[in-house]
Amino acid sequence: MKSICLVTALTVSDFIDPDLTAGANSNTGAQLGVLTLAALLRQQAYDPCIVNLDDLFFEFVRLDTTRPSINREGVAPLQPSESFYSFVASHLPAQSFDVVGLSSICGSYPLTLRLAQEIRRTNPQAKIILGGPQASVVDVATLNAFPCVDIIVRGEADDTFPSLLELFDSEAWQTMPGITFRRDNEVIRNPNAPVVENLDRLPLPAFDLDLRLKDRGGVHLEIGRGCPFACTFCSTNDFFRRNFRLKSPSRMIADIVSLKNEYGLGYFSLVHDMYTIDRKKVMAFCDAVLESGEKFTWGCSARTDCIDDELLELMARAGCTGIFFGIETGSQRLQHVINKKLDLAEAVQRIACADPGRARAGYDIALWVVHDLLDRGGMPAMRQLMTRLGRGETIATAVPRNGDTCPRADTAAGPDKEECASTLT
Ligand code: B12
Ligand code: SF4
Repeated sequence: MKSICLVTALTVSDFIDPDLTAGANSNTGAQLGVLTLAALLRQQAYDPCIVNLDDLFFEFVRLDTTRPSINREGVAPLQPSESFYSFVASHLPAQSFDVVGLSSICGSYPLTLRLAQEIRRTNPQAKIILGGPQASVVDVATLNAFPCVDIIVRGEADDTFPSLLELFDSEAWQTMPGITFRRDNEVIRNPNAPVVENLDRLPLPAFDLDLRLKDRGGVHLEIGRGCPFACTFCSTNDFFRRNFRLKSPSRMIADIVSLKNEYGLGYFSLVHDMYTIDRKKVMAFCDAVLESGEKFTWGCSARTDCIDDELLELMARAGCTGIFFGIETGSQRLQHVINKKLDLAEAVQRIACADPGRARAGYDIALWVVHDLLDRGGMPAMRQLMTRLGRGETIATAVPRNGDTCPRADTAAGPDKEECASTLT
């Protein structure tokens, strides 16, 4: 039986405020992708080891004396010369593995690649396999530039990755769909693998491998994949093939109840990029929650043009306390350029409907606006509205950089809905 180590992508990083970093520890957790793969591998009797870079990052900031707000009781200070990369490298498991799989996300891809190089140095026999959203879109370029990487599994890997491991002992793995690999000096890109049509067949992610889960209070839980919209900047529409899928309400509730009972969790961040596109299905879930009598709170992501008052109220009754709206830009012109095409006047109204100050529903709203677009062509009123909503807003850069003020939350009061609407560009 092959020994397997899975390394998560870093999703929290050192450009953010120390308090947020500490808070992020309670919000993040090992990635669902990696935990799902771990659960699938266990079904085939593998016993994968997980290296959680977010947890290591939290350990790392606790050692950094330039961050006064972090509790570092009983911890020796960090050597000024130590970087997070060298910290992680020194914390990689000492044992050798047959396969090391690294997940990836754009913001921390350089770190992932440096770690792959380090793993190749210390563990020359291991097959090094990358997966996740970033490696999937830069597969050929990565294999051309980084000889340390053997294979990239593109897109959804729930079926591909375990099958790949099974086939490794023969040449047959080279014909598998969904992989990009190197043969001699040539990079070969096999056709795409199919998506997982029935998500109910996937196991609950191996949450027991997330060592801080009990401290978090809440957790991300995947409820579906695939958004049919075609915003030009978005990687998930392509990654999940624009094929909208949802787990069944009974499966979603069963997962929630099992996590609630086993880990004492009360909040569930339901992961789907565009949950509310199928109104009937959202209503079916809400009805099932209300019928079950289970008490928990949850959040989700939605577009402002796929939500209405009636739905907001039902969702709130079923425990929804937060919605993440990706607005991206306050400029109506740029809404068209990026093919998001939100009507900003309507967006302002919808957001105001769910505003805790005036709403019946009383949501905690998170807005996502791409910083650069906001500054260049944006609408000050949108920013002011975000400010007025007071909690949970995020203004983020498209590509995070060290030293950037991302994310941040403002709390000053802003204008009201009519004022916002009147300044739309
Ligand atoms: C939850 C989430 C977060 C959480 C992460 C919490 C956590 N620890 O997991 C938080 C809020 C912290 C976060 C932060 C960011 N995020 Co985010 N996030 C997501 C979201 C909504 C869900 C991720 C998820 O769990 N998906 C479900 C799992 C099952 O899918 P998956 O992770 O893709 O895994 C599958 C495959 O990728 C593959 N796979 C994954 N890992 C591996 C490893 C191996 C070895 C193999 C073979 C396969 C494989 O198999 C899995 C099963 O099929 C995704 C969008 C989405 N729907 O996926 C965006 C997403 C991952 N985020 C994204 C971005 C851009 C960010 C930020 C950079 C935003 C910013 N500007 O600050 C930051 C990261 C900061 C940093 N340091 O870089 C982008 C990444 C794009 C890219 N090209 O990499 C995504 C895809 C959103 C988007 N629409 O573009 N995010
Ligand atoms: S609506 Fe959201 S998830 Fe869908 S393509 Fe646009 S940005 Fe991506």
